[in-house]
Amino acid sequence: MGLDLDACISQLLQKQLLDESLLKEICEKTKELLMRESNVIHISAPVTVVGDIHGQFYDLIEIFRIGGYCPHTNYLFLGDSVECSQNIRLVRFPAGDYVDRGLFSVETISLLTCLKLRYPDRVQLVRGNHESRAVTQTYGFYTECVRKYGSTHVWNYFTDMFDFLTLSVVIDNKIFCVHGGLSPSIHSIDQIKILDRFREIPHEGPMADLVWSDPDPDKDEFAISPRGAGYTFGGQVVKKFLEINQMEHILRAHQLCMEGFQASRLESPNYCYRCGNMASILEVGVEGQRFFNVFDAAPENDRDGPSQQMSIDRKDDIEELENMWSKRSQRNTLRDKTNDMTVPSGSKTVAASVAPSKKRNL
Ligand SMILES: [Mn+2]
Repeated sequence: MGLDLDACISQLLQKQLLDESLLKEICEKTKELLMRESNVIHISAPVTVVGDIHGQFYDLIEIFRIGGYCPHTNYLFLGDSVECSQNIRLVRFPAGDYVDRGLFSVETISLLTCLKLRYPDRVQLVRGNHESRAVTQTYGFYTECVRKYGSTHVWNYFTDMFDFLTLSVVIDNKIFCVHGGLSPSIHSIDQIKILDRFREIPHEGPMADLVWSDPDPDKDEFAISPRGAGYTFGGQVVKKFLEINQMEHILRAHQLCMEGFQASRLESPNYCYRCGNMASILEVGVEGQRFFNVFDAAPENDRDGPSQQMSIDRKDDIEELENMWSKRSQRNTLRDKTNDMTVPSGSKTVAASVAPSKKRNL
């Protein structure tokens, strides 16, 4: 019998783990699919861009509720889907209740992988620095796999699959999207296309830089990164890269913003990520319009332990999501006319400041 991806997605939406044998097949098939993809995938707007999820399964569901369900909305995930990093947990659970919270990397990456396989042209998964064997052995995904499946097999399937994830996406030949940032070894996007990406993320070199680097608004050029991998890069670097490649923006994830969004135009990279207890998605419209959609973290993150399951019925849920989507589409039409890059008003959204930000590394 063939692989029933819809059934897998349905099961995962109820936060039920898939069988190990099923995940093996899914990862194998996903590798075959990803193998055919370029290191630079060209897509067209509209697309909804999502930054680091870090195993926050309920946030992912909330993103689908707000942003629309696949395949009605195109999604671009900018990496670091796995592992609830200590940084995020510190921010999100300041009372120090860290244990067993938000540890749903397996469910999160299982769902994203199934969605990619089911809707390959509508879901793009870019590799982040956490999509690596070395990092996941330190930050929790490895442990979570062993705890949930009793062996390292599932971790092996996923981390082998990570080696096939693309490194970057270009939206409408205008917006360059990457998890970390730029590299002193890469001047033109064509240079990314010829990298051998089918491997563990190396410690140094252009591939490491793309997933590890960070912008530094106080500098002009490249500098050593305090992360110990990748570089920091300044405004001049961004300007030059955009000019050479005839791009208008760089969009990246990788950092947690503590005090609002940094969203400068043209010469500075844009950010799309969490902001304290807020999570955000960025919607890129057909004419290049950009809207940050900011929302509170899903309340289930706070009250639900790993053993509990979501009480959602998939059919009803999808109907609800579809209804929401059609309402949103109407709302977006209005917004498209009035805003370039603003936060829409509405019960699910809050105002975000456009200001310099303190950031946490992810
Ligand atoms: Mn990262």
